[in-house]
Amino acid sequence: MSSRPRSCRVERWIVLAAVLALVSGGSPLRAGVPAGSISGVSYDDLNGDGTRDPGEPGLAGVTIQLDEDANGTFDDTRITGAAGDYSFFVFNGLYRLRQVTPVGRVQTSADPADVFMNSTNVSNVDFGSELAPSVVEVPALGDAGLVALAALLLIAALALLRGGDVR
Ligand SMILES: [Ca+2]
Ligand SMILES: [Ca+2]
Repeated sequence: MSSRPRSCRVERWIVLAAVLALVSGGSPLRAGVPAGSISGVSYDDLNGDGTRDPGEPGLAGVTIQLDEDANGTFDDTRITGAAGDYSFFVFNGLYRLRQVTPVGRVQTSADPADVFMNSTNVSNVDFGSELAPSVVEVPALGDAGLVALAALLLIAALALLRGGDVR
């Protein structure tokens, strides 16, 4: 008979804990403050070498996707700011980040390694891209053709300078 009050008390604590978990956001694992930030930039890789060099500007308006658990399903996105910057505030765990390469560009940097958040901010998860080679080529006049055209114009110009009479 003396054990019944104690077990009632334990059950009450379990119920209270469950209610607190629900009130604080549904999942006890997701309650509280995020553990840290994952941040980086999307940049214009002008020389296409896959790393950000001085003078290579950030790209604004690029979508960065976050795959929590790195399980192939994206769970959150950010749009890069004026300096090409983005950041996610996340709980401890494994994350994969990918950029949606803007139309007309190709990604030059390797996809970044998965990030394991362990209460320490992670920065420099960067994405480079460059303008895609244009599919529209200038009609092939050829170097020889251009040289010939330039020579004809030069002869005509010289003739005009001499006497205004092209013969
Ligand atoms: Ca570069
Ligand atoms: Ca996921």
